[in-house]
Formats: sequence, structure tokens, C-alpha cells
Amino acid sequence: MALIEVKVPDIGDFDEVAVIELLVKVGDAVKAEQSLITVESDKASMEIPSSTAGVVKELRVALGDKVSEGSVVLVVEAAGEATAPAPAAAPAAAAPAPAPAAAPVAAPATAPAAAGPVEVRVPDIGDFKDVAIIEVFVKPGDSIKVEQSLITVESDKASMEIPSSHAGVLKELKVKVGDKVNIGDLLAILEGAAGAAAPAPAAAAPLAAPAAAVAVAAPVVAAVASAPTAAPAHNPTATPALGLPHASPSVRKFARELGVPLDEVKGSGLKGRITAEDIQSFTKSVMTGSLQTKAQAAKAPASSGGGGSELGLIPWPKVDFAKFGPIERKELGRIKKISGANLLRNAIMIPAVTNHDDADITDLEAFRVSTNKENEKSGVKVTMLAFLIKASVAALKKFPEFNSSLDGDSLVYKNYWHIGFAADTPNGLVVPVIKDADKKGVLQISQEMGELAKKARDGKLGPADMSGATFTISSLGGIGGRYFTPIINAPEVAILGVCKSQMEPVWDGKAFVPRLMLPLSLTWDHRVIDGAAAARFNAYLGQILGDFRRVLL
Ligand code: CAO
Repeated sequence: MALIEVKVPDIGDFDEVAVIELLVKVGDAVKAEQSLITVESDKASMEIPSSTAGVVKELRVALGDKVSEGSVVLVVEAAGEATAPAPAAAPAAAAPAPAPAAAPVAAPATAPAAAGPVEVRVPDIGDFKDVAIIEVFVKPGDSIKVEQSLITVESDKASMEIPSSHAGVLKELKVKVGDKVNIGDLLAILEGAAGAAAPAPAAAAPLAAPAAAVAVAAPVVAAVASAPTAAPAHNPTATPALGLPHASPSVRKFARELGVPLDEVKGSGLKGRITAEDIQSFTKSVMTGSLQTKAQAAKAPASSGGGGSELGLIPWPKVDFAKFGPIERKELGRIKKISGANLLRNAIMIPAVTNHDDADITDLEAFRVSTNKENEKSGVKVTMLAFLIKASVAALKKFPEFNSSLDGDSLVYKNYWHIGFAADTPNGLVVPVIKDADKKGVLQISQEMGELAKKARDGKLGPADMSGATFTISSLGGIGGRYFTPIINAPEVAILGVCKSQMEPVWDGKAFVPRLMLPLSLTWDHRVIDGAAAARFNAYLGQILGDFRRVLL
């Protein structure tokens, strides 16, 4: 099999940049586009991906080495057919297709030094379009410094922090986690702004960066002095501490996925940089009880005494299973690890109660079957779950506390209806979200559900596909079972579990008649909802499913 030299591709104006992280080692199997090393200039850090799949035979760079376009990073033995040209080829040919420019480009030569309110907008961020906000670092009332990071945006290729062009007090925050932004979008309004950022050198930014790059120093944000608008500010859902520790984009993403607070992790990399291994060992220490996060420490009862017994429980039983018969050990998958931690927290922290009920869907199922027959050629199959989503929206509107979230001593009522649905995938349970389900018809919901379920099975759901739900439905109807007790997906306050419908004899006052009955299981947070309200919610849901015309009332 061919040995291929993987070289640093065209990385724009990055020249002689230091290698600050090695993300692979000899013997590792790497995929095409997998990040191999992180390099850092004084402006940005970026990950250099592999141009080909194969097994790493030799590393040609070490931490601290300086590399430029064409420098050989490593040698791989190509897997099957090489996807990259032979090493003798020119570096540009061996390089992966350049990803969109990840670093912001232009900077205004001057920016107003107004004392009045100024608008801070998204600067030129190259080919980044409709990128999701994954972190918001500031909140109204904060004193902002020039070049202080306000938010992080993330595309499927890179993440980037957007800094403020001005200093001042944050009067209004115009964005929140999950929003999508583009160049020129308004981020925030500052008051008492005292001067703009020093203009960035015009040639500072690479025009074609590899797969993942994050701006470390600042894109200079275009700021336009203006009167503050009357629109209410969004509340950021996350406001991490400022002065974020050094970590590359993929490490930050990894930490976010596991819920690891980066500012509590000690970096073992160059200049204290946090590596993926640091995140792993931090997580291990927390899971084995040898370390507590600040949040855990704050919540632990004073009498717990530590030792992994924050809840005052006896330790988990340790059994040598091999003593009793042959065993095989397999590490949990990534999704299982993440969802497991969430499920445990939700199961422990929410005083949850489940109400079971049945809905008569005889007529609805007949309508669904005939609709599917009529629409056979359209390729869109109307599912029972789509009707359940629509019916749930009607019930959530009638009982708004089911569409709320607890925030300390307040209840946040949401005037949008985004419905999550649990999807079973080969890698584990995920919950994609149908946004604005109230504005969509059953056909559109069915189509979107089909697309999201496929994305879920292919492991292609992005954070935006899975965020923002106000209520969740978990349907096991296609599989079987009678009733179950789903776990609430915090910070939502209720979840609907649905099982397989079946024909049952139902007394109509004179005789038993065969009706198709759908088992419903509604789990609700008793801090927010009372049992009577839950029973009413289920009964109303049943009425709608029994006669869908009620949705119109
Ligand atoms: N009663 C009877 N039959 C039902 C039904 C119900 N409540 N719901 C669906 N069905 C039928 C469908 O009509 C379909 O039959 P046909 O192929 O004959 O038309 C069949 O079951 C398969 O449906 P489906 O499950 O593929 O489709 P869906 O729209 O019902 O669900 C999805 C889609 C993504 C939710 C589902 O595939 C899934 O992943 N379910 C599991 C969710 C889960 O794991 N929940 C547990 C979370 S807690 O651990």
C-alpha cells in the first residue's frame, strides 16, 4: 500500500506557525478531513486536516515546531485506494479542498468613538453563512472591553469567537444561543461606548483556511452609532465566565458535548493549553468521584462528606462479573455517555409523576391511512407521530404551563411551540426538534420528521437540529408495549410517551364496540404542574385525537 506524505495545505497568510497540539499518534487510523494538528499564529488557531484516509506511519512534526504551507505533517499508509495524490506532487495538490475562509477578513479603518449607544454587528466572517450561535459570553449590564469575545459561532467546519468593536456597558443583547447569524446582523447595543477597536491589519486573515479555525484575536466588528431600538433583548441561555481558557475548537466542542466546564480543567498542553486528554481525565475524575465540579460542590449537601456520595447514597456495587462467567467489556458510545449523564440528572432532580390514559384514534387512523393512499405519489408518508405533534401543540396552548421552564423561582412561558421527538439510532437516543410546529401542517411535519430522523440515523444532526424544544414526544408506537414512564428532557417540564395502538372492546353505553386505542403516558414536573392539570391535559389530548376538528376550535 502506498505511503503518502500529508502536507500543510494553503493556509492563507499563516506562515511559520507553531504546532500547539498533536491530535493523532503513530498507529492511529485517520479518516480524510480528520484533524491532525493544531497550529496557532498570534491571530488564530486552526486545525490541519488529513487529505487522505489511512494509518499514521510517521509523525514529521513535534510540539513547538513551526510549519508553513507544504510542510510535511505526517506519513500515512493509505487505506485502500488513496484519495490523495502521491507525495511527489506539489503541496497544493495534496492538500484538501480549502474550506470556507474561516477567519474574518476586512476591518474598518476607523470606527466611531461615540459616547452614545452603538450597535455591534457581525463582521465579515468569510464564507460563514447562517452559522449557529453556540455560546453567549455576556449579558445585559456587563461592562464590555474592546475585543472582548461576545459570542461563539459554529458551522459544521469551524468555530469562531466574535469580539466587540467597542467598550461600553451592554444595554441590549440581540441574539441568543441557537440563533443563526450572518455578516451585518445586529448582536448587541452598547452604551457609554468609549472608542473602537484598533483596526486589524488588512492582510491578517487567511483567505482559505482548512477545516477548523477559530479566531483568537479579533475580527474588528463594524459598529454603527444609532439610537437603541425598542425591541426587547433576548436572554442568553448560557453566560459562561469570561477569560476563557486556551483550547482548540475541537477541544471546546468536545468539552461542550460532555458538559465539562472548561474553566475548571487544568491544561497540560503547551502554555497551559487544554487538550482532549485533559477533558477525558477531568470527566473520568468526576465520574469516579475523585473530583467535583464547582456546580456539584455547590449543590452537594454539607453532610455528604464527598466520596461520590453527594446524594447520601451507599456506593455503587462493585462486582467482579468474570468470577461468575465469561464477560465482554465495551465502552459506551459517545451519545450514550452524553445522554446518560443528562437522563441521570433529569431523573434525580425532577420530582416527576406519570399519568397514563388512552385515546380513541379509530377515525384518525382511518383518515391517516386514506390520506396516505391519496398522497401515495407525493413520497411523504403521514405518520401518527405528526398528528400527535399537532395535537400536543393544541394541548400546550390550552395548558401553557406545560410549555414552560423553571428558572429559579420564576416560570418562563414560551410563546413558541418547538416539539422534540425521541429518535432511536444505531448510536443511541437523540431528540431532533420540529421548530414552530404550530405554524406547520401535518404533511409538512411528517416530511420534516422523516428528514430529521434520517439525519439522526446517519449521525448528521447538528446542535441547531436538537435545541430549543419546549415539549418532547417519545413514541414507541412502531415497536410495541403498553405504557412506559419517559424521563423529562430538562429544562422542559413534561414529556409525552406513546405506545402501540391496538383494537380494544370499548363500552359505548349500550354495548362493547371495537375501537383503536392509543396508550398515552404523560410525565410531568410536579414543581410546575399539578396532577389535576396533567389529567386534564391528557383528557384534552385524547379528545383532539378522537376528533381532530377540535384543533380548529
Ligand atoms: N401504534 C401503532 N402503530 C404505530 C404507532 C402507534 N402508536 N406509531 C407508529 N406505528 C406504526 C407506523 O404506522 C408504521 O407502520 P407502517 O410501516 O405499517 O406504516 C410503523 O409503526 C413504524 O413507524 P416508525 O416508528 O418508523 O415511524 P414513527 O413516525 O412512528 O416514528 C421515530 C419515527 C423516529 C420516532 C421512530 O422511528 C423512533 O425512533 N422511535 C423510537 C423512539 C424511542 O426510542 N423512544 C424511547 C425514548 S426513551 O428511551
